[in-house]
Formats: sequence, structure tokens, C-alpha cells
Amino acid sequence: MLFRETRIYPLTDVRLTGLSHSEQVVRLSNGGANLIQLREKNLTPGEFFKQVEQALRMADERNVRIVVNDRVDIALALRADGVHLGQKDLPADAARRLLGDSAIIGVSTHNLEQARQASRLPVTYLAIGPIFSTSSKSDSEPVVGLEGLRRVRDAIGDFPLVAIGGISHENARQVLESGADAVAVISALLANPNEITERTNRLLAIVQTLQPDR
Ligand code: TZP
Ligand code: MG
Repeated sequence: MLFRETRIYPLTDVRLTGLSHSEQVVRLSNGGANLIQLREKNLTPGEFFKQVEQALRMADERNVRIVVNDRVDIALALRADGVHLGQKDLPADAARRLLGDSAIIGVSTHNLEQARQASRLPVTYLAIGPIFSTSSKSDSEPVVGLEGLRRVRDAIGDFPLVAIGGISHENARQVLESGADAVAVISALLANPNEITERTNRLLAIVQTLQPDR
């Protein structure tokens, strides 16, 4: 199972770091991350394509799996490990048809009903958030909170669940104890580009002291 090997799931952010996606992959993987999502909201598709290509080269050498946010076409063309879809992106079953059975496919959800529905789709995991308030997403939905996260866990049984939004070194443990299999994180790892490796390493140390529930 995906989140047995890794309970941290960093996302890249070029605006926040001033670094290319591939440089972020290098720094995150040096800190121990082995599953990384490339998230891009500003570059052109052509520019993003080139950056994903470079990032995949770095990831291959380092045994890191790469999930591409939004762009099923780029993931398919470059044979990335998977794709992460929002509520308004391509339907999950279309992405599954294009990328095949072994692809990692994740879907974002923002409330209990969306999470229930996503758990019936042909996806590898679902993400729920924002758990806490966040400034990393411009059109962020209302916060779900730890209680909301627990309710989602109760509703979806063992379905792989990633929590996202406002997760930090201080609250990651509580988030995992509230039912998440993994924590997806942007600013807690990337806010200072010179500390990405150290912060990743430290978050990993915090979550590794917890035994997976499933
Ligand atoms: N989806 C829900 S919250 C969020 C995304 C992409 C942003 C998470 O960023 P941070 O900095 O870890 O709160
Ligand atoms: Mg999207």
C-alpha cells in the first residue's frame, strides 16, 4: 500500500520557493521524501511539461515517485507515476482509462459527501482538506478540521486518505492520529528554500514514530 512506505507527501510550489520543480524534488528527496506531487498554477503547459521532464529525471535517479497535479496529458506523455485531480478536473475514470491500472490517481475532496463519492471511484487515494486554514491555495474551501477528518475516516473505512491544508511539524502527528494515512504539505517544507531538506527530514522523523493504523 502506497502510504505504508511514506506518510509525508510534499507538493512543489515554484512561486513560494523561487526554485524549479526539479530543484525542489532534489531538496525534498534529500530530506527523505519518496512521493512528491508537482503542482503548478502559473507556468504555461509547455513550460510545465519541460519542468516535469527534468523533475522525472531527478526522481528516477533517486527512487522518488512523481504525481502530476491537474495534467493527465503531461503525466501520460512523460510516464509519470500518476496524477492528482481536483473536483473540476477530468473525471477519475477517464484518467484511469488513459493512465492504466498501475498509475497512482488521487482526487481532492473538501467535505464528507465528496469524500464518500471519491471512495467509490477508481482512484488510489483521496485527499481531504483544507484541514486547517492555509494561504497556499487561493480559492480554498472551508476548513474541515480534525473532527471533520475523523468523520471522513469513519465513512470511508480503510480507503487510503491524505490530509492537506495548514499541516505543520507541530500538528502533523495529531492529523495522522485523526485518521489520515499521510500528510500532504506545502509551506511547512518549502517556506524557506534553504531549509527544505532539513524540514523534510524533521517532518519525516516526527511521523515515523507513529505506527500506521492500517
Ligand atoms: N489543497 C487544499 S489545501 C492546499 C491544497 C493544494 C494547500 C496546502 O498548502 P499548505 O501550505 O501545506 O497549507
Ligand atoms: Mg486540479
